[in-house]
Amino acid sequence: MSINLRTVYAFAREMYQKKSNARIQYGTAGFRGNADNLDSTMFRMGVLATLRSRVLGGAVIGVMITASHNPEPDNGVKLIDPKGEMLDPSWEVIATDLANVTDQELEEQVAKIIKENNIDVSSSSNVYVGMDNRYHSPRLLKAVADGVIALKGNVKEFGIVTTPMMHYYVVAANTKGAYGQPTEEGYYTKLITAFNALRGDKLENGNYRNLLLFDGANGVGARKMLQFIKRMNNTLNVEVFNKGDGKINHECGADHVKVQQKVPICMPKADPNTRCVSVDGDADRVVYFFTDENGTFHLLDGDRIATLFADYLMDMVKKCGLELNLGLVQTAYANGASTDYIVNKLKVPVACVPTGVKHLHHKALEFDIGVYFEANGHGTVIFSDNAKNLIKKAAGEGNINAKQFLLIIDVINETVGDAISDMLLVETILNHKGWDVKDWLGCYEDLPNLQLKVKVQDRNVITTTDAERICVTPVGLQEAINGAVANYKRGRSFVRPSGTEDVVRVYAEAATKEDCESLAYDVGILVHKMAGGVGPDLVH
Ligand code: G16
Repeated sequence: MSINLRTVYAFAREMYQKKSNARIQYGTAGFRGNADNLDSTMFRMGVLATLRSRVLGGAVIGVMITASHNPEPDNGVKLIDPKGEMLDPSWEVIATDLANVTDQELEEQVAKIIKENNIDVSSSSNVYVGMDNRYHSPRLLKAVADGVIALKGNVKEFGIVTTPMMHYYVVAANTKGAYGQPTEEGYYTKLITAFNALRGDKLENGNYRNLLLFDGANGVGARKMLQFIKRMNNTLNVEVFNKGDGKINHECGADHVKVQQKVPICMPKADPNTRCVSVDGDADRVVYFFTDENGTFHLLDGDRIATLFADYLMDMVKKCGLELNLGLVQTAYANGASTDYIVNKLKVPVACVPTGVKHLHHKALEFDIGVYFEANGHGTVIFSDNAKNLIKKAAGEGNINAKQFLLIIDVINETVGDAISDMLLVETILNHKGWDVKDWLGCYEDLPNLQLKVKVQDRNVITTTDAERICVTPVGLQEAINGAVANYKRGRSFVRPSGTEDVVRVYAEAATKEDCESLAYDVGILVHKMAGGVGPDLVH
């Protein structure tokens, strides 16, 4: 196969011209921004994915068009490596350079990548592409596909899918079906078969009621949940809201519920203590919530889900009589009370890494069973080959608990955080324990916490270290934060530049709600003053 790199330039010149010279930066989960400016970036990421596949011997690479939790005008791209992980960090640099060269420099830049990575351009290349349900996603998906075609790669389009479905397809294809069939039906079948077998005919148990209200964030998660319901034989009674009539993530979805700590719009007034669940725009995050008999809102976030999983899985390991180590990975956003509970009550090793699933996933690989969750509800569980082999062996020898453990593994989408898969595991555990939301909430008491956003001229002036817990620049800001924190009992606060929005994030927690709010505002004002704040001081 002969490839003429001139074709890449021709596509760029005719259809995907770079509209702006403003530098685009590879963020927490890929490139993200206003959809009007992303055509050229998407085309170039199609080119990049094709080259990445060639470097890896033709393995399938995934490209997901989504801006996840961001508002409707935004879009973005997430790149998926062959094992379902986010794009390798060494290629983030290559992607950034490719996204930022001028149209005239593009051909030369592609030639440079080919040369430096020793790529055989005549070898086969396979790219899977999917998108969320934003109105600009089809246009941007076509740009990615054209990028693949420009380099004569094979492109397969999956239409509207959740981000975790794309990760699943990539791994299913690369493992030749060992992980599951790389189709939409294959995905549903794997998760539903395991969930139904785990549930058996005991749909209610103890305090657990078979009713769940689902907030779909007007995103693709709502559509796919409806598909699950059709195939589930009523094993889980789910009512879906925010199905797509309103704007994606607008006053609904997992990010809104977590940050604002309130019920999303368009949810019905349910009986007190009814379990409610919220996913984000591309269904890779999940949080639970409920309102009690006094009308008080309660959040069960990623930290709660992580502790529920870790506790249950440790119990499974013990019941199976296996020697497997389990560890939990969090970020600085984890509530201090959850970390205390993990260390002192669960007695599980816990690690803290910077924000971004790529960091958590990587760290979790160090354990036989690695549970990782961001407080915002982004996470999953991964099992080492050693763990899987030991569990399979025990099941083969007739160990009933190990057989159940294999079903648990099957209901988990190990490739990345998957809101629906995580939700099915939460429902399984609550049902097995006979728990309602109050039993779950009673495990530990969260410290009041609050997140704020501060607009600054250039968020990159903020740099951090120690898993984002210490601010290095602007010089003096950390000392000022320390001074503010010292005024509050159990106070903790940190700041970091967002990698998905043009803001600086402020996190604060303290012993009381009033102290926590006051600390967050103190620190927010410090950021505004010392890091070049623009506009109003703070955005909630
Ligand atoms: C992405 C990442 C998450 C991260 C979130 C917010 O989530 O995958 O790991 O927590 O962005 O990142 P930041 O604080 O840097 O803006 P999503 O669901 O938006 O893709």
